[in-house]
Amino acid sequence: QLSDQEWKHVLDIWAKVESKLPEHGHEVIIRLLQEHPETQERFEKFKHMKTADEMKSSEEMKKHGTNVFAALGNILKQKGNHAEVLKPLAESHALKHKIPVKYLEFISEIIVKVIAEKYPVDFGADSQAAMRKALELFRNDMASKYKEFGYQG
Ligand code: CLN
Repeated sequence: QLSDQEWKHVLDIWAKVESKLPEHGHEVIIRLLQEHPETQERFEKFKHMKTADEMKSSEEMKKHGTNVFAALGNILKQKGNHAEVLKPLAESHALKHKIPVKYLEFISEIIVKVIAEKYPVDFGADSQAAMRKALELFRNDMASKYKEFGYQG
């Protein structure tokens, strides 16, 4: 679990992210698919895309990035009491999309990297550490839900 101070770090930086939520969400998805091409195969609607430019001009990918970041923001704002909001997400990612926990690690790293590039002043070492911890908590709880759904992840 995170301390009150750590949650404050997480939610303060997230408030900045929200000022450009669709753009940042879109960028994270593009970077994920570029850096970890195996993740692209999981997306029926994106797996045909060949270049980063094609991804950048895709309104559909931007919409997806927005949905992912809106869902993540909603989870972070629960400050760890996220069982209820996590459940449908764990269910779809385990049973429908079949997303290994490893891929959740990939996206977590990229989220931290992209926020650090966009907000170098506001996202210092303590905030980065707090965000890493929050994302780790999210992943651990996803992983235990996965097991409840019978997916080893
Ligand atoms: Fe995801 C769909 C949130 C990481 C692969 N994802 C969705 C939806 C989200 C969502 C909301 C729509 C509703 C639903 O199906 O459920 N995803 C998240 C959040 C994270 C996340 C939050 C982590 C921060 N998702 C991932 C990855 C994984 C993946 C680990 C592969 C690379 S990143 N997600 C999917 C796929 C869909 C999806 C394949 C279905 C997309 C579609 O066809 O509409």
